[in-house]
Amino acid sequence: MTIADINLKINPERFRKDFNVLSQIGADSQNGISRPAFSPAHQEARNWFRARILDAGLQFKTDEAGNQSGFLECGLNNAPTFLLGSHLDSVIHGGKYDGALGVIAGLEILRRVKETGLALPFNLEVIDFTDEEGTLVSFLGSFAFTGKLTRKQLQNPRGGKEALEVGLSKAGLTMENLLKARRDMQTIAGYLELHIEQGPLLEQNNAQIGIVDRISGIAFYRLSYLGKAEHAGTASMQNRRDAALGASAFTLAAREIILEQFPDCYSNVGYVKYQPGLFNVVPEKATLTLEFRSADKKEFRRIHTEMINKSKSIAKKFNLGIEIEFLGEREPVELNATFRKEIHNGAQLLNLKSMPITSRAGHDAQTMASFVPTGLIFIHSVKGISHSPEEFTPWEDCINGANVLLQTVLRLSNKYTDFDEKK
Ligand code: HGY
Ligand code: MN
Ligand code: MN
Repeated sequence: MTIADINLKINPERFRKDFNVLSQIGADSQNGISRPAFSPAHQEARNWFRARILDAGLQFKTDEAGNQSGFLECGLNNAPTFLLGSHLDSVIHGGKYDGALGVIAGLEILRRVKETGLALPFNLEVIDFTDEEGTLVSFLGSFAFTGKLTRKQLQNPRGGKEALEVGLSKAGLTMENLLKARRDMQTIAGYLELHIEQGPLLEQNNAQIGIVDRISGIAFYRLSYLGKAEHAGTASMQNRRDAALGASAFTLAAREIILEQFPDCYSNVGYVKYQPGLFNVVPEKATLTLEFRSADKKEFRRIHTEMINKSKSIAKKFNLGIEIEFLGEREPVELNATFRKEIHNGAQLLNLKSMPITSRAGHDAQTMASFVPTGLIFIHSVKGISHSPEEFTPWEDCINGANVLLQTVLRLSNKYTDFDEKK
């Protein structure tokens, strides 16, 4: 009998209890969750997670980027570590499932393996990666963990340098030490994440398990149009240099670029600020944030070029200056074929219908996939809604997802020497 033949399942009551307690941390009156990185609610969730790890008799680990893990040794000398995880931070007024579910499911699997006394060929670790949502940097924890984080990225983080310094100091961390969180990737056997789909495909196809094949690349920019502040009632309508026109025209143009040239891609202007921001003064500065996403490497590069060219031609059209700040990007990645196969087999064993899905949302799995064999399992998001208090996944799907996660770990443990060479 191989390990995967063992009909091991998670403990659904314990899993649900954890999920319900965590769902209260950072909850607001409209059923939303706000746990931006290092906010008081996020700190509370981190403390709670640490306590659960210790209660379970697992080793607790943390690093210079604030990543927190529970660790279960397999007992073999120099054994590598198989990592499960996701993130406990959330967007402001987001949902309960995004990130949290994967962390809780990972914890439950470590507890289940521990109490069963199952001998795996690798150590198991469940990790909560810091700031996946990018309140401060975006993927700060997984970037630091893999050594992908650079000093340059820390100079102009997307949440601002001051916010980063303040946030880190709340958790007793420093900018100086962030790069020390780097883990030796040779010691990591693989990474597997369970997450809600945040899209409608499973629902539309009446399937329960999404096997992620690719994760879209994401790029972040801050653009500022520069005009001239003047009296709104007297400066000529023809000749005023109104920075708001640049931002407005670009917002529409970004959408057109995607719809007309890159129909499989996405863009978002999620923030605009006018200065001085008064009723009766022509805006002299309009700052906006731009994010765009593509799962195809070449297309991703072409969007960069199109967006930048368009932002400049709009500045010219309205006689404005422009500042373009590139705030970073996450390359599109493909996920490991052996992992995908074993997710499929695990789902089949549990009589669940699975289908391949390309992820349009970013995940820590995206960072990990460039370094170690990586897999990502999706479960149903009702109506595909996420980053919203309306985010919802029936509990049965959460249990199914956690059982597929466990089954995949067991199946991969049999194949360990097969996937260890490949990314
Ligand atoms: O923004 C994203 O794609 C993710 O939810 N972090
Ligand atoms: Mn999210
Ligand atoms: Mn997430």
